[in-house]
Amino acid sequence: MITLSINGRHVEVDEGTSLLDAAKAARIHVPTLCFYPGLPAHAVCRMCLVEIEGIPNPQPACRTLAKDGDVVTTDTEALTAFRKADAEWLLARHPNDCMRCEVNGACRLQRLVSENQWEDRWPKVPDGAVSASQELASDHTSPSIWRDLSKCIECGLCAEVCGESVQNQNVIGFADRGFDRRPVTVFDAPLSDTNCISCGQCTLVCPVGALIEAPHWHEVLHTLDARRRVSVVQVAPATRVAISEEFGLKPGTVSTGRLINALRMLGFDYVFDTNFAADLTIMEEGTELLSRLEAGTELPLFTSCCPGWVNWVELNRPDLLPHLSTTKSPQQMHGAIAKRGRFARSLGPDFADGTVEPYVVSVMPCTAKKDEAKRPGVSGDVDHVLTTRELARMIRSRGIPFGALAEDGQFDSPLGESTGAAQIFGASGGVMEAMVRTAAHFKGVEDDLPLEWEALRGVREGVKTATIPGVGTVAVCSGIAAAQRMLEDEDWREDYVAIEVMACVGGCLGGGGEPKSMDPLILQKRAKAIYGVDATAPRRRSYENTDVQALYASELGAPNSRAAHQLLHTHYAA
Ligand code: HC1
Ligand code: SF4
Repeated sequence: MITLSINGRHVEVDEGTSLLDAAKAARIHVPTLCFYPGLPAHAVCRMCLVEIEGIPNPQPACRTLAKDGDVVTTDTEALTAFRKADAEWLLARHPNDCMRCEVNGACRLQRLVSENQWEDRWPKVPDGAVSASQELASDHTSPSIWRDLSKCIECGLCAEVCGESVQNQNVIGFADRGFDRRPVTVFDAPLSDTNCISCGQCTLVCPVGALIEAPHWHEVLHTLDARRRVSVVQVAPATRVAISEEFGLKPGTVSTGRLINALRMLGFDYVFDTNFAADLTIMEEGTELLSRLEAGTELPLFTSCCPGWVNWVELNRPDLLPHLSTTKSPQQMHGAIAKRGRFARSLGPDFADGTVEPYVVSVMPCTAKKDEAKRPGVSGDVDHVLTTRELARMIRSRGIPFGALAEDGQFDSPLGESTGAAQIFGASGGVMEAMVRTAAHFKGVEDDLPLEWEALRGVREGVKTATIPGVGTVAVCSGIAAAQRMLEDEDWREDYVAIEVMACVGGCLGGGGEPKSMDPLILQKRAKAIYGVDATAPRRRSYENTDVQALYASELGAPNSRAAHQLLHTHYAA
């Protein structure tokens, strides 16, 4: 341990602690813009400069390690004046459109300016000087991610997260120096012409509104307000454990009931559970795995419910496409059933003959789900996809007191029942664990196997494996970079019978559409909540879902039947 003084307070911290963390330990607030927990600190914003006795120039607290005996000051007049000037220069290059900005209320620059009452007092830098390629200052070409370089403060976090530090996609990097420095794509191409997989991790770390999810919530709100259409919403497993953070509830608070109540208050006619379709996915994908094992072809089977991963395969390794499960993701299964199944027909003759369709919205922790909903073959089954953050904006916009709502909301039937196996889809390893539970049943070895597979759990980046008696060895890749590393040699072809890949580290609970939490333990807290829901669920295996059983009995016959294939399977294209 080392001891130092910050603003006259003595602080004890471990060696190797940054001054920023040391200040935090002493509950002293040091402002930051470009710092993000878990990513390398580049100290470009200079907001966290502090003075250290004996060192002539102020030092960035995010990148300077605390030393024993340091005497640090964070709030001298000179530092305050510097931060103010720094912010004023940023504002000179920043549009004044907070009122309609998508990150209004969640923008770190806006918060800093508001807290300090800094002024926007310099003439605006002319537009042409903001980006050398003005036509790309605003890029709305991707169905999932919007860029607006006029709002960029050049913190570098997008390039960091898209690059080697996390996602290893390198779609965004920095060009030019000094005043012209800006984050660009390769050849300054629009995002839709790049290898962007739509994971949205860049939107999660962007401190301002320069990178956001393509917003759908305005249109959803207007459609609900008009009440001309029968509206249906489905909610993803990872959303219900993370949306609580948007409303000041403790991270890891499960808000399923509150969420259902809020969705009804927003005007949705039917509130359904994506988890119902996750159970159905397991029935189809589990059966697909067992058929492939029997036939000995196209093994290992890759899971396909993560659209970021599917995008990556299509863009980078089309040779792997035959390995992807043809089972649609739960989002798309749910949309197909809501639009064309028994539920839709029960809404009236116009719905039964297809003249009228219900309006289907999904709430997802994921930005790539927006482009998944537009894929050939499934497009139109889900009309709009909201991220967890967008739904929170809608709820706030309508003044719904989310935190004070009762936790008693119930999903509608019949597309609302689910098991614990479906809930764990939201965490890395959950799809595989859910599949193992049901595959073991199909193989008749269920009673000899545990229900929980600890080896497949955990939110850290990397590859997890487990050998399942009667099935084979399976692998789970937490994060797209882990999958890329695994695919570098050919061992995976022989080593595993099935591989789950989630493009975001930790799985959907770490998705690019989740709340922008800066708690370094946030993924663990969300995962704990997810596994808690499973542990207390009355049914924990997908085949036990009685609504799913009824669907097979009344409409689909058996898993992987012709009827099931028509409604629940898809294809991929290079
Ligand atoms: Fe996911 Fe899925 S688990 S992909 O991570 O298979 O987004 O939460 O909804 O579709 O169920 C996301 C989460 C989600 C689907 C399911
Ligand atoms: Fe990179 Fe993902 Fe952002 Fe695309 S969405 S630019 S792949 S971080």
